[in-house]
Amino acid sequence: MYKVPPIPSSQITPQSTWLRRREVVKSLLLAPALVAGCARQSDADAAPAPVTWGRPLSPLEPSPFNTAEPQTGLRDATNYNNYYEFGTDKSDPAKRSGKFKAEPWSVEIAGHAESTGRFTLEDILKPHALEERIYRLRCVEGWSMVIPWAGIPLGDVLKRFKPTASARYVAFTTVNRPAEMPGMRYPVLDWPYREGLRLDEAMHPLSILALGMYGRTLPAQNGAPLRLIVPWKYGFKSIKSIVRIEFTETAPATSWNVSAPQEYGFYSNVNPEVSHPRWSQATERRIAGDGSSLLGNRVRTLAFNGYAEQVADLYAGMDLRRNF
Ligand SMILES: Nc1nc2c(c(=O)[nH]1)N[C@H]1C(S)=C(S)[C@@H](COP(=O)(O)O)O[C@H]1N2
Ligand SMILES: [Mo]
Repeated sequence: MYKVPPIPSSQITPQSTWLRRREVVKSLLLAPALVAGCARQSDADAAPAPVTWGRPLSPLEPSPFNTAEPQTGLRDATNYNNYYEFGTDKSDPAKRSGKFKAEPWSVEIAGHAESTGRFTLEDILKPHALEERIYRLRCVEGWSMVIPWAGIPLGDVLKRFKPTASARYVAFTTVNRPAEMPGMRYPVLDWPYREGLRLDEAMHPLSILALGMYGRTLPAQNGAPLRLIVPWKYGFKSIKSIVRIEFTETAPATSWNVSAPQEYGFYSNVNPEVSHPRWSQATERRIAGDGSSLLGNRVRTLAFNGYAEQVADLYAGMDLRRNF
């Protein structure tokens, strides 16, 4: 077991120098080192990879939603991953994503909105300021991390495409590139990976499109160049490497729900009172903080992953056992 202390993003990001937003976009897009840096680990048990991944992101505006809990070490957060397109072992995404190209990147906007079509990542990001969001991430497998993301409120991005009155849900799709994603040759899921939210969930200020973590652009294994983060839901809702966003009238099909509907519902809000058929959700292994390793410290799981105060209203009147 290894452990590398977290790098406070204050050390990476000079908070005193607030660059113009245009500079932020530029630094995101000039990212040739993005994949190359983190992809060269060919050996699972090699010494810790040097921190050469990504490009520094600044400025990052602090968020009132940030948790002050001990953060997960960068090395754990980038070497213990779920990204089945690269394989199902936790170490596969870091080891097997070397061919993945996160740039250039574009996203197709479709469905019930006034403005649809294909947009470059640069065009999508241009008007937005990047914020730091230090969130808990709770996987349905019973482990959790505390990760400092860099991102943009999803709602601010979605509003620019002017969803119409018929838009009630938002569907997201991950890039479909079997040649760069060796795990896709196995039919573990109905590829490409798909996820969805109700529109009001997507518009909630806690939902973000993340472009970076620990003050730098995302490595491939964490969903470069942009992924969803919905911190009150199980981690599988936070879909990686998004290439398509569609506004829909009815609830979209989602990969995990399609593969095992009894196990994974559409909502998938973190709920310690509703067990998964194969494991309890009452506690979690927190991979973060002093003295922890990948074994983690056992902590109690909180309703909505600790974000009940912010999001419980979204589900007023709903039976959260039926709508799991
Ligand atoms: N496209 C895609 N997105 C995905 C996954 C995946 O396999 N493919 N795994 C999900 C799961 S189960 C979790 S817990 C989180 C893990 O995010 P992390 O590796 O950045 O911690 O990503 C989610 N997003
Ligand atoms: Mo997960």
